[in-house]
Amino acid sequence: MAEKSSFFESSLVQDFNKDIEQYHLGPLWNAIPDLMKHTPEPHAQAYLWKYDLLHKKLMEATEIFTPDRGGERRAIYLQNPGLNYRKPWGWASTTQTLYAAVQLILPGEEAPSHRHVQNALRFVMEGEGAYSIVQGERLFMERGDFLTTPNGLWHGHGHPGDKPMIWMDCLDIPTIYYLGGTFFEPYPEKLEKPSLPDNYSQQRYEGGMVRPIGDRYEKKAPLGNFKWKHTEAALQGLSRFEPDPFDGYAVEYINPSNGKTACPTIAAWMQKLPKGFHSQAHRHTHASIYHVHEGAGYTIINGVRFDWEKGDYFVVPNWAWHEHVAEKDAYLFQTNDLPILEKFGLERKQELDMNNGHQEVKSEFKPVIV
Ligand code: GTQ
Repeated sequence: MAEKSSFFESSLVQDFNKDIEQYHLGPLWNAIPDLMKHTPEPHAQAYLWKYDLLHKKLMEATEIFTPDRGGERRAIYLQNPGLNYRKPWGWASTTQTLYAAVQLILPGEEAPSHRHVQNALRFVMEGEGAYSIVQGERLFMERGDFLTTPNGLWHGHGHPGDKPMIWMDCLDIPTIYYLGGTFFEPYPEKLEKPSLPDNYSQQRYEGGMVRPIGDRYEKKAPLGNFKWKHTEAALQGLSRFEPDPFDGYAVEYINPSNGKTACPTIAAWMQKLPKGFHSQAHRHTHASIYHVHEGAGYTIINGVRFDWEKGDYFVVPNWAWHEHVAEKDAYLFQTNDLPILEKFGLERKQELDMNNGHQEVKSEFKPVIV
């Protein structure tokens, strides 16, 4: 080893490395150990944002930014501290592949319709009465609803109700940015006009797991809004039996026309962890963003304890050991990049095979408190 490193440090090698730089060339021998780690060592870090901070900053943003003024959405994204805040790489990245944000819309506001190749999903945190209009259908939102807007669909938001509304956005923005494939188009008018009955797709799927016969042919988003009452009922039924040892009682939102994840590149799950549940530790290649829909508990990530409660967000980076403990009955909404990793044949997982499948807690994460 010593011989190897003195070779790399020799002036012969270092001078050459420097010399070729001016020609926009680079030496593989210098780069390969960092470029091709033996196992994943993401730059993204485990991190946690408290709801009070997010709420406060969204309220402050109402004073300085309106969709009318800026022509855009009032969304504040969760920037992973291990990734660059500024362009180019790592910008707007909550994990290395996914962007997550909180968005606030006030009564009377309209966020103009647009479409882009980035796949988007929403999870409703607070309020009611606002809608997303997706391809001419107004989808009225309530707390706990999950909405999906895959690649290329027109979408905008309006709020005829009377209370501020807050939801989570998750998009594959960093992935599309790296791939260089972005296209974006504003709608010719401000907000698309309804061309379908309100909550049309939700009504077509009133029964849950049966689909209108036309939907056996693949569509991007045959169901636009997955209502909380269906998700809750599914978890209620599931929770009469044995939980998954790693994720508790968990369901995935799917596209009823093809059985795949509702949003093509981003998996979205709702997990129910009953009070006292302590999951087994494992790690996997994909990275996850969690939002605490309800309850309180903590997650141990690579030996660090992250305490969470209703409204908080946290990130489990790629290949990080993690296990969850519920101190109150909890619902965790999770998004992850498993579909992206699977497309590249990269997904692997490992169970912790010591100490009864539990990590030792070495320290506690101190979140920013406001
Ligand atoms: O509401 O359509 O956070 O297009 C980022 C991009 C929200 C949206 C985001 C978007 C939207």
